[in-house]
Amino acid sequence: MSEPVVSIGREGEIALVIIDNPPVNALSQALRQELWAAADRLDADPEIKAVVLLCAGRTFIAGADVSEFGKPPMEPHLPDLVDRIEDATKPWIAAIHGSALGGGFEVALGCRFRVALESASVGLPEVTLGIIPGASGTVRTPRLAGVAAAAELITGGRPLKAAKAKAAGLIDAVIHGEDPGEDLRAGALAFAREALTRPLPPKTSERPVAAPEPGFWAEQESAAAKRAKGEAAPLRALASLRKAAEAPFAEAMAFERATFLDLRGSEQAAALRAVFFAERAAPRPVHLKGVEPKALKRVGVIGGGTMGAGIAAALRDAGFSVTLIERDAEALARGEANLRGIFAGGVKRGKLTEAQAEARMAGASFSTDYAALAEADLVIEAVFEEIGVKRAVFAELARHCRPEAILATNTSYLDPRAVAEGLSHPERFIGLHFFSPANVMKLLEIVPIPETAPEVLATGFALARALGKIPVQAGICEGFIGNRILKRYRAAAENLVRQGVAIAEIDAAMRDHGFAMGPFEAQDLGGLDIAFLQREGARAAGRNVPETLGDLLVKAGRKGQKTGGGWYDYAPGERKPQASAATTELLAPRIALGSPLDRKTIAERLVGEMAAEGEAILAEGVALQPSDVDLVEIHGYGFPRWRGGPMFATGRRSS
Ligand code: 3H9
Repeated sequence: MSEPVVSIGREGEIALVIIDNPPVNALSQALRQELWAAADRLDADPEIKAVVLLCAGRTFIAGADVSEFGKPPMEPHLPDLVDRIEDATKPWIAAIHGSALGGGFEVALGCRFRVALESASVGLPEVTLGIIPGASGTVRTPRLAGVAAAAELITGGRPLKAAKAKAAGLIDAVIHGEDPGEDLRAGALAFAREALTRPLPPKTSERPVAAPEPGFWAEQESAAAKRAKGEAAPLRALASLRKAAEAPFAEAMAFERATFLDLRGSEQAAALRAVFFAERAAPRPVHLKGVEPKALKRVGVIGGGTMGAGIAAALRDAGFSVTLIERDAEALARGEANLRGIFAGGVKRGKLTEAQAEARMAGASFSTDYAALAEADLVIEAVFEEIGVKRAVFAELARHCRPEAILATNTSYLDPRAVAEGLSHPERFIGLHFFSPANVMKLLEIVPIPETAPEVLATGFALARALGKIPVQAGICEGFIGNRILKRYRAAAENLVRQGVAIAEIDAAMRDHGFAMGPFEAQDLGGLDIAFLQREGARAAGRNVPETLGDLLVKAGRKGQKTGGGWYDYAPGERKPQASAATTELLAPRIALGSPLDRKTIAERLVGEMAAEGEAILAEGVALQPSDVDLVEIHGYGFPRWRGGPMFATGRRSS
């Protein structure tokens, strides 16, 4: 017999139902069954007048147990359990700390009251797993918060902090303090005692749904359809919510359940589940189990350009003290301004207060003297992609840093072994490939060289965890995992152009497939010259790099948006791509008169190429597992998450 996951305590006439089902109190079948038994037992106990539902560990119930989703549903079903709690003869009070998510929040919705610590959040993230709430989330939420707030919570999937949840009517009280075992427990008990002195409010299911403004549904549906780009769950969630607003409770529940079960077995849900588990496994790779990372506090960044400043911002956001080094006073001032600009942007978008932005800047220092790095635990080099420049930086670092300080290069294309050549203590060297903007993009490719010590590699992963990034280990090859696949993808897209497929049709096909942009408009945005220069460098070094169509454009001065044209033309000050007669003329000699391909075939072909390159990368050991390739594409290159990544989408991995 496994350990029980529910225990019952007492404080006078109030029962405490305590869930302890690590790591996140997910609603496994055992937990559902024990909660049901607790409801029966407490209903039968005449001395009990109210029930406080608390969770042990780091969080309230974080949802249904996602690992059960691939299997047939088992009784008791969650919607029935939520009804059972709502129908209890004594009022239940959910006492929330950490996160009440998905089924966890639905259990709380079945309770007569909800109280939460200030730091807690509540939400219905089911759409991020390709499903909709399946235990009354779409039906009970609008009864408490109205349809507009419910639509935002359910179709967006983003949780709300306690204060906002209270303002929306989703919880009844915010409890001050931090400790769930003390403050929350005491606050919830006091709330329960007080509640017992007043008449009880109606059950959530018995409340009406207020009718929205005319035109509300049409507006929501068209906005959701626009955002969805083929993703099914948000639109289905909205349909379920509409049903809740327009049909009786039981009918709406049946509709929600049928939708939930339908989506639960869908390909999109399987893809999103696979991504969910891959993301959670990535920061703690099995091969580094038991390897202690080094402590990190002070970090140096060399170079204050877009990349260096972005890395410095990410480090400051995570609370590291940062020293930014530039080669001269002028470049240093630019670097400082770049960093300040990033935080000012955060203030503008409402992500940071002025005071927080100031504090971020106050924790950064700026110098042209490498001696300022004498105490650094880690230094990340983010200077120009030129081997000589980088080596000179590491020679300085070797002179000024402690011998045990970790030294990292943020190269995208250079061989990290060549960057480290001549370095004393190469065991402390590692490649850390950030993606621009480095304070926003989630992906971090971690590239050890043969000499890199295991604890240095483990520190790379620990850094990613501290920065809230998804780390993926990559072996050494040109472009590592991501840029190598990108190169093949672009070459394949160019091949389609050579075969006579229209540039705009290829971009549209990839957008239809769920990418934010197609390969050509993305190149125009980023600039065609960087990849061109890199190819030219390889040619100058005697390597056989065939001419690309992009080369022809750059040679004709068409480097993308920044020169007013690349694959497309751009009106001055505009970003909207227009078909370009100049490009057509330039490329005409290389283009065959082919038959057009439909968009689905185009997208499948290009994704197939990505997956084939992924397979080659795996065979060479550059990527350690198929899910790593998928995480790189999703978090670094805009691959639609709900398709699971190129390896998942082409059946090369199932979970
Ligand atoms: C749902 O509820 C459907 C219902 O509407 C209808 C049903 C009928 N299940 O993220 P962490 C594991 S859908 C199983 O690193 P944190 C996770 O794999 C669900 N396992 O922790 C990891 O395992 P390991 C809606 C889960 O502190 C460990 O817990 N709910 C689940 O950074 C720690 O995870 C969600 O989508 C789960 N539901 O963050 C919530 N959740 O240690 C998803 C986590 O072996 N979860 N695990 O690698 C989260 O957002 C975060 O885990 C949370 C904690 C914020 C709770």
